[in-house]
Amino acid sequence: MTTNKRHELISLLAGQDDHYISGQALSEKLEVSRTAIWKHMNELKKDGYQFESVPKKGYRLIAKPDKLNESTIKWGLDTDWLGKRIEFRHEVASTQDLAHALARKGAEHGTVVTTNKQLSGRGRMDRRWVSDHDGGIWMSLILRPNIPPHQASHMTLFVAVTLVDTLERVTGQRIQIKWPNDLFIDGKKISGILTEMSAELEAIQYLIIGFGINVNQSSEDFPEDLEAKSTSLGIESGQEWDRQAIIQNILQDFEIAYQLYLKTGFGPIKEKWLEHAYKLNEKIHVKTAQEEYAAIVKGITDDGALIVLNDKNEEKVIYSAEIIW
Ligand code: BT5
Repeated sequence: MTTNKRHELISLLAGQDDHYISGQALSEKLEVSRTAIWKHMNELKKDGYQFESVPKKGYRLIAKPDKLNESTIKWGLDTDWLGKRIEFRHEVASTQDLAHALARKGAEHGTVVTTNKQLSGRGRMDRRWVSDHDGGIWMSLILRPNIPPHQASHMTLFVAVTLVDTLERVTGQRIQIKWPNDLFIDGKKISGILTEMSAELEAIQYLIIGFGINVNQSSEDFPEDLEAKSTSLGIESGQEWDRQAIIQNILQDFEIAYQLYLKTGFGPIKEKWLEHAYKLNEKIHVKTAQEEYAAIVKGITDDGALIVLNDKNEEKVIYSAEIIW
């Protein structure tokens, strides 16, 4: 049986919830012999899967390995289109780069690319994203939305709001969004988002939504220069988290929120964003190529730019600048 068939076997069993599926049904669906099914269940047991077998009823999956891989992410994942295809690598340079390569070859809307470790994870403007540790969630989603390219700027804020919703619900932590793309707990960065697109003048060919979430790293796992500025869900909550469960919650919530965004637009996202905005009505310092000034954060525009009041009480809209928080 090929690895593909083995994934199919896990998907079939995983899709049954608590029901049993007979050896006969498995062999018919997968088009292999019952002996082959049995042999490959034995192989899967070596990977940490556990099956229950009841005479006359069949088989049931009762435990999965706690390692991340394509099948453990799929097992129990309740989505319609997001994550139907999961490209998992134990190690990869960057899920973002792999997602671009797959999208160029036509990978479908909703493809999920993820890994245990990135060797060259990257942030915006080619900044480094530290992710050579298997305690985090490093993921890129390929989307092919039917929206005009200028609306792509909504996506980073949309993803931020969606991740905040899921992570707050699952972990009970209070999370803030630092414009435009950082998630913070208690003033320390826990997650970063990177939205990239390939588009023509009128239409988006594809978007790659990348995000990294520090989950189970301890503070010693961060390089020295980041130790004081970064944190993980584990550090903040004092407990280890099941990355598979968090990933599934993220994908399920993301799918629902995405459909809603297409229907209702940016309004509700903006509202939620403001509820979680880091330093709203507080002082910051803005540096652009032309000027430098003290300012107060007031909100965001309908296209996701930051609104501030400068020291002369004039409203300024910031699309890109260095901000000293
Ligand atoms: C980001 O960039 O925050 C976007 C990060 C996106 C990472 C994901 S992981 C999956 C996908 N594959 C990739 O290769 N990338 C995406 P930016 O706003 O430019 O922030 C980068 C800055 O965050 C760095 O300069 C560091 O100061 C800080 N940083 C780097 N690694 C960090 C980490 N693990 N936790 C917290 N802060 C970090």
